Amino acid sequence: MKKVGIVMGSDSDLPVVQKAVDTLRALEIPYEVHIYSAHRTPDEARDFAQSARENGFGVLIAAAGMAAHLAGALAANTTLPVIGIPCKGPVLDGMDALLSTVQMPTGVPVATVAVNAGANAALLAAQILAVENAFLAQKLDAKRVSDAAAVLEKDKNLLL
Ligand code: RP5
Repeated sequence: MKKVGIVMGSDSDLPVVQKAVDTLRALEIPYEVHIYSAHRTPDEARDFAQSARENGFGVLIAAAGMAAHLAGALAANTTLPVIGIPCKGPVLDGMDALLSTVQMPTGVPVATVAVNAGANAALLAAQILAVENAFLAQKLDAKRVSDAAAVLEKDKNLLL
């Protein structure tokens, strides 16, 4: 199976990235995690994106906060799908990172998930890989069934 490449702009993004890692692990999807910043280490971020396809990656996930250009910077250097996770920073509740990540110009798309939505980023990456992987698609179907069962269990036990 192709790997998922996860890049975060800073180790302060780790709590959000951990949710993506946990989700990929649960689905037994291979992954690699790096700290490369669009602003502080632009050369490493570019090199990672440019070599990602030949290095066995199928999807990239970029987590960054504030003026969050990481996902866009990766997307500028690969035609692999790039999923952006806007991370909530100390001000503006993540709206800064959300707009910086989602508002990409025509020709260089970034699939942006909700603020701090690490698990959804991993699930979207899994769904992309599952287009060509029936076994992974079955696991995703099974997860939807168990997620629904968990909601209905809560409904049954609701005491209000
Ligand atoms: C972004 O700036 C990072 O992705 C992080 O979310 C934010 C703050 O970085 P630190 O100052 O915590 O390293 O580039």
